[in-house]
Amino acid sequence: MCGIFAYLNYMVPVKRQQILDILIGGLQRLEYRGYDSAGLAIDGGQGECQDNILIIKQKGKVAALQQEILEQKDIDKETPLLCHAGISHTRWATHGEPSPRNSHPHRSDDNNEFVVIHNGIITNYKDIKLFLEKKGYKFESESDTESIAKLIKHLHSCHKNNGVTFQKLVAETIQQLEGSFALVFKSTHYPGELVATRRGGPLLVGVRSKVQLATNAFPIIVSGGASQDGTYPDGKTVHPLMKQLSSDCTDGSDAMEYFFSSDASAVIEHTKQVIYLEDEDVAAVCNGKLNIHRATLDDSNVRELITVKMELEQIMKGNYSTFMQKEIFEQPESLVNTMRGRLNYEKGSVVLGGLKDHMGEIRRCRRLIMIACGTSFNSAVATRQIMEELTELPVMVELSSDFLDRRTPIFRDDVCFFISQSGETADTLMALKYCKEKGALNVGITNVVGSTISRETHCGVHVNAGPEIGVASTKAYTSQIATLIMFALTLCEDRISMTDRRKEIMRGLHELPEKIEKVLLLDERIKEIAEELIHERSLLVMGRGYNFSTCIEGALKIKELSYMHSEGILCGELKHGPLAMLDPGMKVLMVCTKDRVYSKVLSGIQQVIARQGRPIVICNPDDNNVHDMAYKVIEVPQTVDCIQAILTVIPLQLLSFHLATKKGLNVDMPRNLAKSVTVE
Ligand code: UD2
Ligand code: GLU
Ligand code: MG
Repeated sequence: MCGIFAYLNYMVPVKRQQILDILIGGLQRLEYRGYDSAGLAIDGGQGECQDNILIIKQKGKVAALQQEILEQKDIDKETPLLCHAGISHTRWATHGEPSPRNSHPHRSDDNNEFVVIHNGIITNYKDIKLFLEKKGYKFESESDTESIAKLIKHLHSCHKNNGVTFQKLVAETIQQLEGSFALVFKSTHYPGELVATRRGGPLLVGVRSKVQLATNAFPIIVSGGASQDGTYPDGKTVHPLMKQLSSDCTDGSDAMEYFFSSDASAVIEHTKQVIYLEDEDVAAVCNGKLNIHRATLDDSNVRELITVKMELEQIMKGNYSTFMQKEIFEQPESLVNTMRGRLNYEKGSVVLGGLKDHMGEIRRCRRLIMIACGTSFNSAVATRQIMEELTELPVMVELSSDFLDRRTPIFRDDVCFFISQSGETADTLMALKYCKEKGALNVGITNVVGSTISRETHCGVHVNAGPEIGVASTKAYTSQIATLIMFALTLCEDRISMTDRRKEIMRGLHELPEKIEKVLLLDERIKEIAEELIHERSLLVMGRGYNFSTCIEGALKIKELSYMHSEGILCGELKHGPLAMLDPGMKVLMVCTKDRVYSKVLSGIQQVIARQGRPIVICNPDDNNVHDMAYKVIEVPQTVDCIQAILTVIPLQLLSFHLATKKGLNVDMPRNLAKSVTVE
């Protein structure tokens, strides 16, 4: 999900240069979200002629797009345009590598009749593409979004010039789409008009006018209910704003400007008056009037125009103080995106598009090796057991640097997984080169499309967690785990004996987002615990089985953010050394959920208590055994054993965040660390 920004001026003379500046300014406001390319579309032509659409796109930063615009010498930047609609986009690739060709706006044809910008993923775009290719449409990119631009042109041609409205065309188009989206359309057939719609992605409209608007509530027009000018068939209900706008104004009071954006931060400098669109709303600006249409009414029959009082700084991070916090709280959503179009819970199927063609070879391998550094390594630890169980193959997990130091023997029938958020991690990349030489099949698990590891691996899966800005990885970690579990599920799909287990895991994944919401409610409680731990010299995090990954990942988070010593300890190892550290002053956190090793962890808790330790325990709700022994409990919902680590790690992400915040440290950029480690 990246950034959308569009600007429409009606009866307000604005030069193309100013329009370009407004669009670029909007994109710059969205830059903080991270993206890999940018693009925009405005009316081309000379003077006031607006009969074609000009698209400019570039890979990389908005500055690169700006440079590209500067180089376009034949744009008439000076003639003022009274009415104009421009759209712009920053992209975080999910389909097709970052490149000008794959960037947005996407277009319907060489004449740019319809152009569209899109945030999200269209999961059925292949079917749409196939259908349209049969009709003769030629596709020019790998992006899922291009199918939308071609589809709307096709639907337009089906109407054979019968005066169909732009809004209706968009409503028909989205009926055919599956997946998640926020969209803004522009067309040479509808000059000076914009249509925006959403399903699952945020989108708002900013409104600016010289005169006070007659209303703060925009009525929703149920399709078929009202004509384009806002009068209902009974002739009575006229949109108050429209009444005002359609009355003959000679003093320029019909002048209107609209800003569409995925994020209020881009709009706020222009206007504080915004309408937040809801899923399935189709908002159309035609003749300077904004109408909001829906196929069916939802709970409300108006959309309120609200005044945003927040300052820019505040809006940029939403309700969050840092990117890390925002990313922690994004996890219900990022996990949905990881599973979107892959896990079909109703059908009981999992398809990883990136591995489909290699499944035969993967099934025949003699072992699976997961190679990674830091948090990505911990995601391998988290999933090793379920991989072993479902694939019945030997599974090794390796730290990239140590793997290389050892010159680990690798064979042609090995399958090697390279896990990296950025896809640029130097040690992992070198391990990949090494395995390539040895002839293994190399699989990437990456978050950045077009990254080196994504390109250099034979195949792989993009985790689609969205851009991660905070240096300490959070949402990418949980998405890596979900991806690796989905991989294990695909590998055993033909095993009858595993049917029930597969179903159970799929249900667990399906229910995960709502359970994460529950864990996030613990934030206040964890803040209090952080208060208590802030002056400690050290924190030991103990557990075993699936939760061991939570211990090492939690300890890593605490170290990197709060600079406090922390160590993840396998409970099974307590007697072999760590117990010696325990005294009443040593702080201990334990993870004990109801799985196969539950009673063993309980006895670990007992051993800690026997040394006067006072453990804080992350456990499942209403666990009396734990309650009786623990000093404090943090209760997270129970789920399937192999998924539990996703829920138990979140309290530790929050704890490390609060520890660092209370110490006044820079959470997004801890000292001495970089987001992507591209040196050995
Ligand atoms: C992919 C494609 C999409 C389309 C779709 C078909 C991209 C980014 N996605 O979405 O364009 O063809 O499939 O349904 O183009 N890969 C690696 N290493 C990695 C990660 C991925 O080689 O670390 C490869 C993978 O084998 C595949 C491609 O990159 O060929 C895309 O992987 P994906 O996970 O994005 O696949 P999918 O099905 O979600
Ligand atoms: N799925 C689209 C693409 O890959 C949109 C990505 C975005 O939200 O930026 O082009
Ligand atoms: Mg590849």
